Amino acid sequence: MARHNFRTFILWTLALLMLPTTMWAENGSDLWLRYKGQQTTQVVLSKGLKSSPTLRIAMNELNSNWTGNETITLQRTAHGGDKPESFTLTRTAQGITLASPSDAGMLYASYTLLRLQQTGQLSRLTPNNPICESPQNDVRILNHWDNPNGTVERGYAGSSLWKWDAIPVKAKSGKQAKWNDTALQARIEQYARANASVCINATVLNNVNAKPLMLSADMICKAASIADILRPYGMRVYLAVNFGSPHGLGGLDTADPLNPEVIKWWKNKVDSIYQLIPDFGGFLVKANSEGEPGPMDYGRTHVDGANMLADALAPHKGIVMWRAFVYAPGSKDRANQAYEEFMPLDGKFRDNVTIQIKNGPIDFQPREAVSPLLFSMKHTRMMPEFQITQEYTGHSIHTCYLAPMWKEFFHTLQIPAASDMANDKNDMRLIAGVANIGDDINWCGNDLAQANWYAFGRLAWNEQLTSEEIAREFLMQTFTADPQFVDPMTALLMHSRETVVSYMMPLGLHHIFAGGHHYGPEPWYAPRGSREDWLPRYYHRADSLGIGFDRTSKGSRNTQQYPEPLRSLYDNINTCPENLILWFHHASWDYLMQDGLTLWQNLCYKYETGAREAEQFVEVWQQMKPYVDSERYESMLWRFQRQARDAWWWHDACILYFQQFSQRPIPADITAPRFQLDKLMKFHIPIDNYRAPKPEQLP
Ligand code: BDP
Repeated sequence: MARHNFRTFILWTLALLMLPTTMWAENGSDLWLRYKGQQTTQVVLSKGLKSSPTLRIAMNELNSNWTGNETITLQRTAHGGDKPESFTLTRTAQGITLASPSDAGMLYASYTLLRLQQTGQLSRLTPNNPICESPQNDVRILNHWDNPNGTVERGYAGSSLWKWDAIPVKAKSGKQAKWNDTALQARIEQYARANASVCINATVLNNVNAKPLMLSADMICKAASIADILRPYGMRVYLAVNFGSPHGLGGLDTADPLNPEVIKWWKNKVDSIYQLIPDFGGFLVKANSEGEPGPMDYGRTHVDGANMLADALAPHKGIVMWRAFVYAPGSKDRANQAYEEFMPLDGKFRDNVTIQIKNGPIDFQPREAVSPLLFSMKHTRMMPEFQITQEYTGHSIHTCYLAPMWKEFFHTLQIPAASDMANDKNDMRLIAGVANIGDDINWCGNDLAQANWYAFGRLAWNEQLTSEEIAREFLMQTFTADPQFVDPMTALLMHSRETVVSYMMPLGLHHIFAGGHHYGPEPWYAPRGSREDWLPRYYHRADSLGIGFDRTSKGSRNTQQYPEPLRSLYDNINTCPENLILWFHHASWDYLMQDGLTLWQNLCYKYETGAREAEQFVEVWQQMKPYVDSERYESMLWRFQRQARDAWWWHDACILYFQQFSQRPIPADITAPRFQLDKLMKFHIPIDNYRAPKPEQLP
């Protein structure tokens, strides 16, 4: 007995000794939500304001996280002309008032106030300076490319957040389901909280390559259980649907959008969703693209398909987000296709249809020209789609802060005259981002990639914010406010996207990956029998004369899809921005660039600069060691080191491969290749669309 007690004592002591490390080990799971409040606040609802689940969250956040002893009052303002989610922060001698026409707006105001405190900006809020904010986009939506089997297409942060097997089925009665897996429930709630803190108000739960199964009664009841968790945080649930569902799931022998049975099937399906999810947002549809079914399978058009779904959703105020990511094999220029397919349909879509258009006309490359379709339709609602997950920018291994890319996009949209950009469907604005979130403990795989989730929310709310202020906010809240850390790391993040462009695809080069994984360089990739528009050579077009895709008026005429002044600017090689020169032109190897050097020399120097910069990132990060917990320090260190190695891999692969065409000498001050081209050309990363490669799978 005594011995037994002694053993228990030893075990307990050991357990206690281990407790601090297990309890306090940093794992990145807290994201940017690391408040250190003093809990001295008094939070009250203004007279007559009824509490709600959303307001309880707001009060709880302020109560536990605000440092200060003034009274904070939540107040509802009259709707007036304001958008429902807009809010005002006011400070008086008596305290702080957070006012909005909606509960969600008061919640956003609470997170804004906490952010000001966390980032040392409270002095901005004085009695004479209330802070008023109103969303630029009404729908700020994440697109999860999550499959019902738990995999995430182009996801590099583990498996899906939604463990469908463990999610309870909401009863038809509408009563909230009981979660047995409370850890999962808590995780989904944390997801909602993180989104609300950056004003993301919507989410598509599943992959655009949607399985008909997603619309089964069981899955809808489970989606309803998720919606119940997200709702108090101001988030609405949407689903991606497979256009063939009436056939694939419903047992009909067709999915023809004009067939009365099909129309009825969708109407009943939609009604059944709204019974369980009264604030359901609507459908996202990828149709007639990359093998997915669509109305064209039945000789119908995008309009027929989208409007049929829109009519089923309209009585419930739901919407259809219909994607414009379409391209057919054998086309002259993939970049032309969305415009060619959709422009003739302009003005024919229902009011509750939005055409969802990727930022560029190809596919989320490190740098693309803006999709010409976004400038062009005048009577159709359109929304941009960004990719937050880093399919083409180094997965969750490379650090690539994407806000500068998105700002560049917003900036380009402002270049044509306002009259050329007029669109009569501008009363409701939407923006989508393909999520980089998975079940990894730190949500995004790479701790710094959390910045891209954060930045998407901040920019979707307010496109005027600068990338730099967003980076600073993120770093201060997520790591430390010490300027010794924040200044160099802000500079690193700000530079990271351009660095990635330089070592991967400078000067407008694009899509020179192997098919499939989209990670490392394979400009030579050309398995026999492949679709030409899935091969790098279709895009880079390197030959003995030069390199680049001629999209001018003498080539594929893609430049003609742009309004002025972009059309002329892009069409002329001498005015085309050099960072897009090979996007729009097949330029001679000896073409003289602004710096007086040839195109070939510039290409070599871009790869060199990119690789050297990636190497510097490692050094900067090493200097950050004193300011970062060891867990996140180590987990980023190997990533930065791998990024630098990959940058040299890109450098060597591309310079040596393209030199076979240019036949020009490599400038003497370019770092000598450390990889051999013939070996690289025999090397293939095992293809996996669902995971980042493992370091040992890379050269
Ligand atoms: C490409 C991805 C593919 C997606 C497709 C899409 O490689 O996995 O399904 O886009 O957006 O970027 O539909």
